[in-house]
Amino acid sequence: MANIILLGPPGAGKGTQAKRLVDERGMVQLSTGDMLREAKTSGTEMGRKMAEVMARGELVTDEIVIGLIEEKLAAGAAGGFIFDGFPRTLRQADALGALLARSGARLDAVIELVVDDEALVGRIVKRAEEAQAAGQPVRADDTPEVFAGRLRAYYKQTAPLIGYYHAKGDLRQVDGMASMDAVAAAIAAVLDKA
Ligand code: B4P
Repeated sequence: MANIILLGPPGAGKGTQAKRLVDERGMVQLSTGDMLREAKTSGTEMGRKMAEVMARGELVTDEIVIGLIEEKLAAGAAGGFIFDGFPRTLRQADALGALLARSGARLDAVIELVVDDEALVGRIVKRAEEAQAAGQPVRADDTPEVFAGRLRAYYKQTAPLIGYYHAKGDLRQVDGMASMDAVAAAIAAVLDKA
């Protein structure tokens, strides 16, 4: 059992790899992006406000996101948790450390998926085109304009976590530019050593 964080810019492949770990290792994926997308369809005033924030490519408040994670952690996970897209700020990272310590759990690794900015925007545009061609809903934040804002938010608010976890000795870097299978193999190698 291992608890890991998947860290990286938007479109780095965190969600893609988390889903594989769920299938292959029985881990539990905690994707704050998925949780927020679900919450925003709730029809509540808070859901409407969150939808606006996400459509601008900005981060939802720490309080909301930490609350969502706290609820899910309480249920436990025999195979370990994959924190996908969380933490995204230093405050969220401190909160996660405190929540894990309180439940007697520990973080086994923080895996940073390293991808060039140009490749990221290409992936997002491709995802939007593929969804449209398949008649599926296109994410409101999957446009080059909003993506630029998401990337700015990443460098300003999330990238400092790389140094934070490096200083703790938890950071492992994986080449996220490789094929999905190659990225999965690199993550498996990290987990096997954790
Ligand atoms: P997320 O849902 O976390 O979205 P993401 O960062 O875009 O996705 P990810 O890295 O998982 O990329 P994916 O696998 O899908 O966040 C969305 C929004 O929610 C944020 O902007 C923010 O507003 C809010 N939010 C979420 N968490 C928050 C938090 N903690 N605090 C505050 N706000 C929060 O991959 C993208 C595409 O690339 C896919 O099409 C995939 O097929 C492709 N791809 C993946 N791996 C590839 C590879 N190796 N090669 C080629 N293509 C690949």
